[in-house]
Amino acid sequence: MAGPLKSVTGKKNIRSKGKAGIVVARWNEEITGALLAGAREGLIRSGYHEKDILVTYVPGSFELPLAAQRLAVKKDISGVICIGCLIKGDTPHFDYISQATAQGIMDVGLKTSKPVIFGVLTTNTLQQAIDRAGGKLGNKGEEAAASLIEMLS
Ligand code: DLZ
Repeated sequence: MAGPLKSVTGKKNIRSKGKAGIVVARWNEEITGALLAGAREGLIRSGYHEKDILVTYVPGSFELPLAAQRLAVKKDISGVICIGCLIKGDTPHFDYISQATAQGIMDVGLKTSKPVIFGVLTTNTLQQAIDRAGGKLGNKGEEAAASLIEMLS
């Protein structure tokens, strides 16, 4: 199965590395809420306490990079998970926002030298998003948490 290696994830000392930030886009909030729940569960299972997880919200995915940067520059934050859900519509809007969001999130990670994880679904349909947000294809929020743990390990 694709996804982060199980062997490098674990509880060992993860909290000593600092707090985890999560930025959540409100667009398609029934999906991003489910992804957030998955990410939280993944972090807690890996050893984080609730108080070590800082969650902030933005209007849409396009705003994720700026909010992620504001979190990532904080000394006590070791890494950030960005959660969003972009669903393709009838215009090229989706392509511009997806591209800018992905590039922006990558830039924040490189600029701050901290892991900034891309937990953004980019799907053609709502059903594809449902399938990946706790549906038949798992929860990509949980996978995002596993990616953060791996990058911090
Ligand atoms: C405007 C817009 C559209 C059409 N679709 C989505 C979407 O599917 N997912 C998402 O996260 N955000 C969407 N947005 C909002 C933009 O991300 C952004 O919040 C606005 O363009 C304001 O900058």
